[in-house]
Amino acid sequence: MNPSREDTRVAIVGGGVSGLALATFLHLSGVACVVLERRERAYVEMRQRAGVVEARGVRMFERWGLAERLLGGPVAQSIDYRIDGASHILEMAAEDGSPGRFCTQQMLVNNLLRELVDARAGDVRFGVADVVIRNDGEGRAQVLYTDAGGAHALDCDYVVGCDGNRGVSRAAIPHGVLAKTSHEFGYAWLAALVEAPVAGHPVMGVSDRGFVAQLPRGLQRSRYYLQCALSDTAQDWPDQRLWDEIRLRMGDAAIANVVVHDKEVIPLRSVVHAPMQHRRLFLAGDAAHLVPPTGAKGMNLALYDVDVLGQALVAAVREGDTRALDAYSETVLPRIWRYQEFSAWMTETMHDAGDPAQRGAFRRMTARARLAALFDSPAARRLHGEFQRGTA
Ligand code: RFL
Repeated sequence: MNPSREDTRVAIVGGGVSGLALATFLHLSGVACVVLERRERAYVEMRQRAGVVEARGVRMFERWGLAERLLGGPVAQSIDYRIDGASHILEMAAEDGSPGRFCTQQMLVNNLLRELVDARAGDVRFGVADVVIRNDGEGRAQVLYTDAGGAHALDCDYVVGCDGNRGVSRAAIPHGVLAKTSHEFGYAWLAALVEAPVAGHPVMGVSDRGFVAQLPRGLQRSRYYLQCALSDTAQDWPDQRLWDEIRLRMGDAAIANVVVHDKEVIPLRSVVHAPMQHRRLFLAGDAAHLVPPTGAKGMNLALYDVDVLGQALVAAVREGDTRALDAYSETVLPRIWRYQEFSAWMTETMHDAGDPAQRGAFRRMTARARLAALFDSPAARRLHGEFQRGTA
């Protein structure tokens, strides 16, 4: 049977944070678009991930006039760098009054769905399968997909791949066009979502037993991250082992066992695929790059990509001016590499300074010297703060 045929300006594959943010901006700008998401809405609404929208992202939502509706969380004030159990509180708020916001990715995604789908009748199609991108001719592009109603073909001017690291968009770019640059850090994090809020400041900790962090994930919950071996699985970390290890690494015997909702092992790696475009197909967010979560930059880079790409698409569709679109990849890559550098710096500093078996006594002492500079040197602290806030 022939697929049903439809037409739009921009087809967005993937309805995660980047796809929904881009669709919201295009919708506000009067550019027709359709989002194709393989999961059902309830699943997308439940997915837990990042926790901080940096100052640059806050300003982007302010420009759209949606900051108060989309970003519910409190201002991101400070982080407790816990070194061998001793606290060093670093302020995150900028002197110019442009802080980030503690807003979980889940909260942002839910608010985007409410804004785009419920309030503005934006076109997000959940539960689609078999997405195929046709982007090889001189003419327009086409996205084929199936859903419960059968097979469909969506003709469009542009396709944006917002479908994450394991999506289909990147694979639709012919072999030899993209160059992959990547780095494996050699260790992983056990991520555990727990039924307890952060008491006081979010923590990034270093001890002889390795890295530990506790970051806010909403008003009632937080997520602990513990450095672990790449070969570990969640089954290697029963709850009692998890809590014993958290108390030791935090240097706080008073931390109580509470309900653990899920555990996941995340290998730490950095990846950039470039260029982030081919003909009428553009990649944004995790589809094009991954950063280790230490710098809290993954979601923020995804938002940066769609900020630049959204404006370029509007200029192309509304004014026929494709200059910004043609320059998309070279425009966003410098910030992507700055954030890769910051995330790698944070990752290596926080891990080398901990377990001496990791990279040896010399690296441990130089990493600790870097941390000491953060606490003691106003210049080092200022630069670090700029990266944390996304204003660097
Ligand atoms: P997403 O959010 O993964 O969305 C991709 C969407 O595409 C859909 N999809 C498809 N749809 C149609 N057809 C297909 N064939 C499809 N294949 C996939 C998926 O169902 C999904 O809905 O990617 P996006 O939009 O690029 O956003 C990137 C961010 O999600 C990611 O960078 C962050 O979550 C990374 N990250 C963090 N970032 C931060 O800025 N700060 C943090 O503190 C932070 N912590 C984290 C994180 C990522 C984590 N995970 C994923 C391991 C903590 C964790 C645990």
